[in-house]
Amino acid sequence: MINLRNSDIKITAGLRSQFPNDQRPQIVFSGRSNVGKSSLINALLDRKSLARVSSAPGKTITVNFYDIDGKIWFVDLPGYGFAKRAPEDKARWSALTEGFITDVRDDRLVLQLIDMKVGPTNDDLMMLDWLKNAGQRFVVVATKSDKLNKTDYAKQLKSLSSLADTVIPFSALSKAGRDEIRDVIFNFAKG
Ligand SMILES: Nc1nc2c(ncn2[C@@H]2O[C@H](COP(=O)(O)OP(=O)(O)O)[C@@H](O)[C@H]2O)c(=O)[nH]1
Ligand SMILES: [Mg+2]
Repeated sequence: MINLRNSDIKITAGLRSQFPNDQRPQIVFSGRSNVGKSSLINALLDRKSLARVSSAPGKTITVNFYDIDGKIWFVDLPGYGFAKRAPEDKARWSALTEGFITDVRDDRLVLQLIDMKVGPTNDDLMMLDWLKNAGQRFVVVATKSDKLNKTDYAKQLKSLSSLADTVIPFSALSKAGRDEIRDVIFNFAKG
């Protein structure tokens, strides 16, 4: 059994050469800037601020590796979707990120985050296409579920369910969905 509370940030990598090259299973968190990635990681780990929650999104382009109980990695990919970004930033994002989506590993599970209120952006749909084409295992986490009323929640969940086999609504405020996501991770890590 993995103890999610026994976790720490280990590596903040701005270069691929800084990635750990061991064979530990990886849970990869992918999504646009501001989608709620850091908030999800903190909620899963029962931590207030291990991952930094930011109001000013997406300045640093790094991949953050969290060491979970010495057994698995949580991999926090840099967010995408900021139009104002310089071309060299986009190149850097691609260099750091694409391998996690397209270099398929059996011991890698991608959590693709989509803002449930905003709905899938073109960038989100592109990420899903990459994952599907590559044959990489993934689930969709629909974030900020607390922002929708009952009717819109049901509508959006139905519409998102056409995008992935597994779609889990999540709220960092109420923690709704947290146990389900933990179960997905535990089951995956068991093999
Ligand atoms: N209402 C609501 N706000 C959220 C939720 N998750 C994140 N946020 C807010 O969205 C913003 C971005 O969150 P953050 O976790 O830093 O997103 P990241 O850029 O993807 O890491 C912050 O202001 C958070 O407080 C959620 O489940 N519900
Ligand atoms: Mg973040």
